[in-house]
This record gives sequence, structure tokens and C-alpha cells, in this order.
Amino acid sequence: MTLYVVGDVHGHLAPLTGALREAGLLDEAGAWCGGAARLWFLGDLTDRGPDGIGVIDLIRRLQAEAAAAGGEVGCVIGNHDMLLYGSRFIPESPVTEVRTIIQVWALNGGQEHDLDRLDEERAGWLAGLPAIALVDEHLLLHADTMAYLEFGGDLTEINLTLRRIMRERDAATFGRNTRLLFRRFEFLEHNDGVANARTLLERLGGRRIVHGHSTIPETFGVPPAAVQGPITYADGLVMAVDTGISLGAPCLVIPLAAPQPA
Ligand SMILES: [Mn+2]
Repeated sequence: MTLYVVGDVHGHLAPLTGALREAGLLDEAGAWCGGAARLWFLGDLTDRGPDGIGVIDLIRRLQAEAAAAGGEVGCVIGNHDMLLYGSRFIPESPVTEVRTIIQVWALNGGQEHDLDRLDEERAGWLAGLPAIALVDEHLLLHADTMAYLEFGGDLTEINLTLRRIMRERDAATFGRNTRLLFRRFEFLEHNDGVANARTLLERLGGRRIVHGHSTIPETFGVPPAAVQGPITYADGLVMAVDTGISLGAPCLVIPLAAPQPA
């Protein structure tokens, strides 16, 4: 049962659909044909690109189709997913000392047509997403940050905390916690990346962190058009999979082999 991951899609529905077809997970009619395969999205489904709600709708449909075929489609939440959600329900939530969530959302590629179409059902789905998933020893999360530990001490607690934050719609709490998921680069060498990665894996489980959020071009200096796959770093403990689709990089559906014991 192969495991695939997709980094930040940011509303680029057509490249996503094409990449899923190429990977053998979607048929010509756009239905799940991946059987028992597992497919995980790493958050930031909306903003920047033309059809964020279309991406949400596709993932939700594939979740049902994959489950019926013995497969699995999942998604962890990203900061943009929290921005969109917060802009809908608590637009005045303070994300920084001077900016509300709807201002931060607009400044970071927020698209009015996504906000207009975020109805209760889609919003409820976003509110139920986990922050972190542990799949085959891969610790799947959106942002390359230690900030997850501020939601709780273990994976279960972190996911419960985040879901509670989404439900309660407390403006101050929501803004403060959205800001946590903006943090980045905390697994890079100059930020004690290896030690951080070891700490996170010890606390939350798994052998390798797989994250989106910080694009491969911006993090590693690879030209967007030259991105051909994920980049593993921090002594092999961390894998970056956000190709930077909004920078012009391709959408990649990345198969993950089980990480080897250290
Ligand atoms: Mn992000």
C-alpha cells in the first residue's frame, strides 16, 4: 500500500488533478483509482491560486472514494487553511499586534472567491483536520517548526487542542495559534535543526518529519522549474515536499518509502 504525499497546493486544482492522474490515483473521469493506496496532503490547500475551494472539494470526494476502495486520503492543516477559516468566522482575530486575520489572509494571497464559497460544511471539514499525522513512521505536518509542541505534549493532545481552537472561535486564541504555524526553518542547520528534529520525533513519534510550508526554491535555492522531487535534510530526519507551485514549480505527488532505521 504505497503512501503518497502532496505539498501545498494553494488553489492550483488543474496541476493537482494532472499530477494525481500521472501517479495513477485518478482515472480519466477524475475518480479515485488508487485502490488501497494512501494519499496525504500537507495543508495550505487554498489562497494564491485560482480554485482553493475546488481543491478542498476534490480532497473531500477522494476521501470517500478512497475509503470505499480500502485506501486512504488525509490532510493536515496549514496556516493558510486557518487563515481562510478565521477570515470567515472571526475576521477581527489578531494574528499580529497590528493585523487582523482577514488582513493577514488578504496580504498572503487570500482569494475572495474562496472565502465566498467557504460554507459551513467545508468549514466544518477544515475544523476537523489534524495538525499532525503519523503514517508509516512518517511524521506528517505542515510547517517546519517546533511550534506544534506549544499545542500539547504528544500527537493526540496537539490534535485535540487544535480542533478545540477551531471550534471555540475565540478570537485571541485563534490568532495566536495561527501565528504559530507561520514559523519556519526550524529544522535547518543554523537553527539547531538536527537537534530540533530529534526532539520532535522523540516527543511525537516517527522516524522522519515530512513537511510543506517552506518551499524548496525558497529554502534550498533550487529554481522552481528545476524542482523534481523532495529534499531530505537534517541528517535525513526531515523531508521538505512543498515544490513552490505558486512560484511556477510543478505539483508533485511524492511516493514515500518507509524510512530506514538510523
Ligand atoms: Mn504554510
